[in-house]
Amino acid sequence: MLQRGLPLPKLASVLAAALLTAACGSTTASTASSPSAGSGKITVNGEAANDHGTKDVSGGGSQSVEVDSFYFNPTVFTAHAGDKLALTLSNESQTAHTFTITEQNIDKELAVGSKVTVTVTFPSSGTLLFFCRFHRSQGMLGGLKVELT
Ligand SMILES: [Cu+2]
Repeated sequence: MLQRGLPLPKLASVLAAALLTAACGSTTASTASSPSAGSGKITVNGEAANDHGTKDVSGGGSQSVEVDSFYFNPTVFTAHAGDKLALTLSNESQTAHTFTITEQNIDKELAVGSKVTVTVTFPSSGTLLFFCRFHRSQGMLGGLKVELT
């Protein structure tokens, strides 16, 4: 008697559509936290980071960094222990971010469209983490990695 109001095939297709919608909804939610550039994830000191490449900057100098939602590009810099590096950070997104290194008392806030230069120092060994205070849990972080001594 159930099928009197709504024929069974019709009911089945409505249910299928509802299930598909639910499935699509959850898929969209999980990809929304990933970067749109189609890059992968790496681990920096045990934390998941949206990976936009590694750049060797041995010898220091200066380097441009794209700050976007929700990643730093490049994401990891490699150099010698104690190398100094000037990073020119450009916020190319529609939201504010920070460039923060707790150990070096660096905490620069980047308003939409702003550009900030900050000098960082590579650690004596291992990897020093930098991150965005607002989006760290979304993988917006990277590292200064000592590969050579
Ligand atoms: Cu951010």
